[in-house]
Amino acid sequence: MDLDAVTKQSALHAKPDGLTLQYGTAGFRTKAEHLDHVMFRMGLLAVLRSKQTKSIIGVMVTASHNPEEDNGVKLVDPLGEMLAASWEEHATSLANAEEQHLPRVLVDISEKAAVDLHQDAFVVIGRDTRPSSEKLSQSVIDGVTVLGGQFHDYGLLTTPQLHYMVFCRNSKGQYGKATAEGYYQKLSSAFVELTKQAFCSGDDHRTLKVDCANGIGALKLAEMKHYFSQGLSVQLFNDGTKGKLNHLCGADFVKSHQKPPQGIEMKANERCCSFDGDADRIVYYYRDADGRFHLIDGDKIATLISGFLKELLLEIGDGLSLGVVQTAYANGSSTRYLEEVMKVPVYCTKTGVKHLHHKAQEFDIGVYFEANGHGTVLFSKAAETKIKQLAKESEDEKRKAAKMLESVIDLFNQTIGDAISDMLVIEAILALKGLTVQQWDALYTDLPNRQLKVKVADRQVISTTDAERQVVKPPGLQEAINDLVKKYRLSRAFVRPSGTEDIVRVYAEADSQENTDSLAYEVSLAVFQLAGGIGERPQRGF
Ligand code: 16G
Ligand code: MG
Repeated sequence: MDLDAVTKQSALHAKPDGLTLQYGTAGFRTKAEHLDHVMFRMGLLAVLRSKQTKSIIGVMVTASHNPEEDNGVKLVDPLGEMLAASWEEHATSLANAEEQHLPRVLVDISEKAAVDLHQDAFVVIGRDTRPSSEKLSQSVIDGVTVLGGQFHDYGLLTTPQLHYMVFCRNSKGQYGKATAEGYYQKLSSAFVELTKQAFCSGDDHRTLKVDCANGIGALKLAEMKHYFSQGLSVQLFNDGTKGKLNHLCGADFVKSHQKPPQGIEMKANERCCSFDGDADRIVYYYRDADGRFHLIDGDKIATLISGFLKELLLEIGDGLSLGVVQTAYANGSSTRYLEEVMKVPVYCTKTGVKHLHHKAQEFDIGVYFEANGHGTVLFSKAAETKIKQLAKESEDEKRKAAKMLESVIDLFNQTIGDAISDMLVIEAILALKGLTVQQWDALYTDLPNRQLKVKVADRQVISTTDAERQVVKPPGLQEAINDLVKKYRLSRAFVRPSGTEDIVRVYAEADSQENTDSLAYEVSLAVFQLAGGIGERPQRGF
C-alpha cells in the first residue's frame, strides 16, 4: 500500500471535523454533501475486501427510498450478498478515522482481516439517478485507484443489478452475463418460459402500471420492457422526466401513507405497483369500484409466491422444505394465513434484508419479504440441482412442475430482493393462475395497522429481543406495552430503535382502525415517558 499517496489523495476528499457515521442496516446514508470522504474511503475498503476474498467486490452509490438530497453507499460481497458483518465494523472505523489516522486504520484493517496485499483487486461500481451520485461515484473510483485496484464503472444501475453483476463476474459467467443486456435476457427469457402455459384472459391481465418513484427503475424498465413485451405490457409513471425522486411517490411512500402515489392515473380495478428509488422494493395496489384504495404489500406478495411454490413442490413430491421469513412488521393476518391456512412454516427475524436473507438460507426454498416490499426467494444449491434433474428426467406432470420451478429459479435475482424480478414473478403467477388483483387481495384481510415515530434523546436506550418484538430496556416499557395491548382485540404492538433514522418506531395493529390508532398513540406516549422523549409529546389523532 502506498500510504503516502493515500494521504495525499485523501486530502482532496477530506473528512469534515467531528462527523461520525455508522455502517447501518443498508450501508452509510446521510445528506449527500457529507459523503465525499466516505465514498473515497469505501473505494479503499472495497480494494482490501477484494484482495482478502480474492474476488470482485461491488460498490453501490444510492440512498434508496430516502429524499433526493440524501445519498449513501454500500458494498456488495462476492456472491452478490451484502457485506459481511465483520467488515461493517471496518467500514465504520475507516469512515470515521481522522485524516492523520487514515494510514494506520488501513494497516490495522489489513492486519486484522489478514489481507494479502500482493493480491490483485477489482471493484465494480454502480449508481442511482440522484444528482449527487455521479460525483460521489468518482470519489469511490479515486479510492480504488489510489490503492492500485482495477475497476469497472457500470454507471446507472438499480441496486439489484449491481448485485447481479458482482455475482455473474465471480461465477465466471455461470450465473449469467455481467451486462445490462445479460440481466434483461436472463430474466425475460425465464418470464416468457414460465408464462408459456398461461391461460390469457384478455388484456386486463397483461397490462401493469408501474410507478418508478422518479428513479433508476424507470430507465432500466424502459430498456427492458421490449424483452418481455409479448407477455406483459408495462406502462411507466413517475419516470423521472418531471418529478423529484421519491417525492410523493414510490414504494415507501405508498406503504407508509397507505395511499396511491401522485402522478399515476388509476382506474377502478387496475393493477398498479410502485418501486422504490433504487428498485429493490415493490408493492402492489388498486382502487376498487367504490374508489377505495387497497394496498398489497410484501406480506401478500410472500403469500402469493409461497402458495404457488407450495403447489409446485407438492406436484414434484420430493420433500424439499419451504419456509417463509418475515419481520415483526408483518401483518398478523398474513402470519395466521400462512401458518393456519397454507400450513407453511413462518419465521420472524430482525428488520433488515441481511437478517431475513440469512434465515431464508436454512431452507431448500426460503421465501423472505419485509412488509415494505423488500424480498425474494432463495433456492439452496441442493434444491436447484434436484429441480434441474427432475426437469430433465421425470414423468409428465412432475416434469412440468419442475420446469416451472426451474424458470422461477432463473427469474428471481438470487442475490437480493429485486423489484423487477419480483414484478415478473408476480405477473407470471397471476397469469398462470388466472387471478385478478382483487382475488389476490382477498386471500386474507389485513388487520388495521399504524406506524408512528417518537423522538427521544438517545434511541439506544431501547434494546429489544425476540426479533424486536419485546423490549428489554428501559425497565417498565414492555410491561406498559403489554397492559395497553390487553385493552384491545386482535391487538399487537412493539417498538424498536430505527436503524436508519434518529427515532424510535412504534407499530400497532388491532381489530379496527380507531382502536389501532389509539393503541399506537398510547404506546408512543409510553415510549416518550419511559425512554426519554424530546420535543413535542405524541398527539392523539392523525
Ligand atoms: C433499510 C433496510 C430495510 C429495512 C429498513 C428499516 C436493507 C437493504 N434495507 O432500508 O430492509 O426495512 O432499513 O429501516 O437492508 P428502519 O430501521 O429505519 O426502520
Ligand atoms: Mg431500496
